[in-house]
Amino acid sequence: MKQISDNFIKDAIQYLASAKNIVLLSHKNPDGDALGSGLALYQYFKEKKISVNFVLPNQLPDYLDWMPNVQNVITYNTQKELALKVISQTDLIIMVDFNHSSRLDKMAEIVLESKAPKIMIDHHPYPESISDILYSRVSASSTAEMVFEFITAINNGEKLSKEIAECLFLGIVTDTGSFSYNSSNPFTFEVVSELLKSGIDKDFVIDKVYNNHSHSRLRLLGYCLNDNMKVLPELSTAYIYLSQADLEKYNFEPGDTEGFVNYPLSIKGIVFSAIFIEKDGYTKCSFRSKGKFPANKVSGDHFNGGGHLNAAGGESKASLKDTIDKFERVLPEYSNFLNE
Ligand SMILES: [Mn+2]
Repeated sequence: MKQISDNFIKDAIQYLASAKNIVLLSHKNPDGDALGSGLALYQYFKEKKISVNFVLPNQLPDYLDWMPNVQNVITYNTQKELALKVISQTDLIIMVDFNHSSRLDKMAEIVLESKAPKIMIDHHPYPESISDILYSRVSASSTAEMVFEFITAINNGEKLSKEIAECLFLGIVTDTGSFSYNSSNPFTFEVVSELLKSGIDKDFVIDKVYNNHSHSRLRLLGYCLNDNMKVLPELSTAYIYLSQADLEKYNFEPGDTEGFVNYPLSIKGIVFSAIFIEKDGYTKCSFRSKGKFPANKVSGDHFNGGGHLNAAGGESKASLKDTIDKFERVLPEYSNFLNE
């Protein structure tokens, strides 16, 4: 069941034919799909002996430090000179798992100014036109699923190496919550089936994703659910929040709060959950929902964000308390979605 278009592949192959220095890019605060998609392409070009660099706006989460080639990723916030150098020298940019330049954070300007042709592969809705060619498929479980199609197509259908398959499997697993959402299309399982044929250790990857955290992260989760969760049964909503002081008390490391937002959804009758995290000068918001409740609409309407129907992110310039007050105030606007 092929999804990627022949035209996209034809154009991409043409760009790749003349590319000598490829730069891969993904979004700030990279998750498993961002890293998995980028590292799979990194490994692929390395195998093909094509010079490649993978640049991210900021630090990767500790729990993904076991991934192949992770030590070669360039992070703009700590290696600005090197990042600028490789971007200035590249003759082809491939962007994965984001579709808006704001997701590149402080790198956005230099990337947009680059004369190098740009290829974008992504599954978020409403892509901004910042690439020469675009493979956008909102129905995809993950960008990793699309990168699988891409690599398979440009590699004449040859079987992928174990390293590539491992990265792609990680992306699919993390973006579907281990196949609990975004994964009803049989195509996703066809891709997974192919990845397993490449010899990956499925249990190893899942263990690394879910059982590879610090003890303080588990204590932070326990504290957050016990002391900082509010349930609004009449709106089928529950939310949690964390202040800077909370994060400091539990030795917060990047990636520690990944997945926290899903916990309130495990309460019977709750279809919408949110987490609000106090950051330096702003409040980070994440939203999750079940069924038709539009997490992306709430975020787009009020929290400068967007994303998928059931998973969206956003941010607010207001304080933690004011952001939460606003959330409670606007929530009744969406009660019509509760009866669907
Ligand atoms: Mn993704």
